[in-house]
Amino acid sequence: MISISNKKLDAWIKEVADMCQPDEVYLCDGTKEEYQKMLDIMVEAGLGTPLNPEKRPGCYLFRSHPSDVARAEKRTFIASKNKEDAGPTNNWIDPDELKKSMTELYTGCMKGRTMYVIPFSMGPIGSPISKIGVEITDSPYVVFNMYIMTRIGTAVLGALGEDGEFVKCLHSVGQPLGPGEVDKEWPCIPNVDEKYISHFPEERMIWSIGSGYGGNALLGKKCFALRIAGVQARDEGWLAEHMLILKLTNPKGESYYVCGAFPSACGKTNLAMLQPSFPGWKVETIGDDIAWMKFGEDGRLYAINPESGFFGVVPGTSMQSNPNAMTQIQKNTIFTNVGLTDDGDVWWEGSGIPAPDHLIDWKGNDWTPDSGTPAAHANARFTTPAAQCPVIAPEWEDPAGVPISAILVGGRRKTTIPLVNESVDWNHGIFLGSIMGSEITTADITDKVGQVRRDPFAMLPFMGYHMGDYLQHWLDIGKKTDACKLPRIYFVNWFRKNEEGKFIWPGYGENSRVLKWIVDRLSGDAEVVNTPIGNLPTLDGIDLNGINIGEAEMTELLKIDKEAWLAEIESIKENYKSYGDRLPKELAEELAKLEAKLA
Ligand code: GTP
Ligand code: SPV
Ligand code: MN
Repeated sequence: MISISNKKLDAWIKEVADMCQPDEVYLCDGTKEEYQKMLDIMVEAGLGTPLNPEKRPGCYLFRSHPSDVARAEKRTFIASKNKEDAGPTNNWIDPDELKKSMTELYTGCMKGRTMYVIPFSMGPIGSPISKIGVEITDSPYVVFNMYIMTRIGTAVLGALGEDGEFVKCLHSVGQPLGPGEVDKEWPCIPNVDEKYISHFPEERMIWSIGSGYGGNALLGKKCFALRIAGVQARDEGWLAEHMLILKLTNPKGESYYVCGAFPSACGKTNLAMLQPSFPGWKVETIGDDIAWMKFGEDGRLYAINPESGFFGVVPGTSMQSNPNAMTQIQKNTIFTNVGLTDDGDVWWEGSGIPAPDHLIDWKGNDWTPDSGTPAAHANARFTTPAAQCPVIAPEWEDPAGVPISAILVGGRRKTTIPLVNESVDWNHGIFLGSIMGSEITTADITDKVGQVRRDPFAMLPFMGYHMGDYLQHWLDIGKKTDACKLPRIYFVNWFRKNEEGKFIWPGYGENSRVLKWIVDRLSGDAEVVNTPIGNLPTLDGIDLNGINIGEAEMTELLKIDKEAWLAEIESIKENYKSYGDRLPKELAEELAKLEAKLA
């Protein structure tokens, strides 16, 4: 058994090993050699494929079990001591009860496997904004993904010291092996109802079993950096958010840092590394999924990207939509659930590359363009080092973080929500963040198709506590500094559709036109129209030079449909009711103000 100078960690490892009964315990040192060794283990077991080194050096393909392809939201639990503290948006189980039933599942669950101990830092090691976690897992896939996504290994143990605090992250695929037995396919518990992704917020602990995929298994990401860190942030006066961070520099050479909260699969990775449409403007990337923000000594909010890699949606990524990502994933990248071509490369829908006549699809079957099924799963992902992003900002690992000037919020809305709307003050901005959401689509398997699911700050699946308290926390943050030092909040919507059901706004790189308007606002160079819902651009405010958008489209994109907004208010009231007496009074006031202005 390994021995570690941090007493709590040493005891926890022994406790977990006693419960899970692995054949071996291995402490990860975080070296490149170790990373390669983990990949080799999977390849030798037949569970992964090295790609053609001439086409994609250092790249590998993995296929998950078809039942294990995305986050399992209905199996995600917030086991706070009191049910009310989990709030109306979370699944709750009593923590003692949950520990009891999960202990049964964990008992002997690592038989025949190695138990890997991964010390990791969310954020640059030693930054005052960073935090340490330790993930215990029986999946080498998790180890090499954590190597890319976080900073792992011996240096983290050094930073932890003998009595440092860490978040306990326990993960198992939940598939013990009998003597001599080996994995024949991606190990997991195929029955979704037997998977658990559990959070014990008061104990700062995560217990996950049964899934090997994404946010269910890479516990530094959504489980720690959003759900548990969200609780720490509330208690300690900072923010842990589902946001990209980008740096925008105008032709005058002035740089602004902007965060953006968009729900999953709504464009964070794309926006974070877009190529602006205007000469002289530059976008650089700090992060593509998560932002931790703390006040600096100057009273401004500073953000770090707690991750060190991007776990991005593959389908739809092309030279047209995201050329920088295409370059980034050319080497040293893990692909999960895309198609494998006959020449050892990968292919996916929306790549802009014609489909080959034959490939092996994400389920491992022969595939041709006539197969009628997708070659890549819709939630196929790349795991790729942030440092490889062609437009990564030089300061992306600055332990001090970067000062945030603007925050974008927005979901997928076909109607009602304009292309961009500037909040008039902080509380109004938090109101806009609280009402963001997306129309429910047929993919959601419910009878609520067409209704709006409110997803405040894109945090609905990632809340570690009561949503009402969370919104109150945002409001309180605004009271901690001078109003002029707070970022301005912008409600954006790239997804408005015309009567034929087509997107009116071209999106992707063209979103830089909206970013440009926002920066012009920040530097005092753009006018606004004051409306009941907020400050909108003038009709000619957004530069449309070089794209096929005329005044008619712009009018539609900026239209405020009074009837639609009145219906929106009713739907917001309905949603606000679910917060009960934890609905912040400031938000009730904002809603009343909006209603009065529209009347
Ligand atoms: P997560 O990693 O799940 O948090 O997603 P994300 O927010 O990073 O989303 P991503 O950038 O990967 O985009 C997801 C999907 O949205 C892709 O299929 C894109 O093609 C599509 N998308 C991104 N930006 C735009 C846009 O500006 N307009 C339109 N119409 N689609 C977009
Ligand atoms: C998301 O769903 O928002 C993701 C992917 O970024 S996962 O890490 O699986 O949560
Ligand atoms: Mn995400």
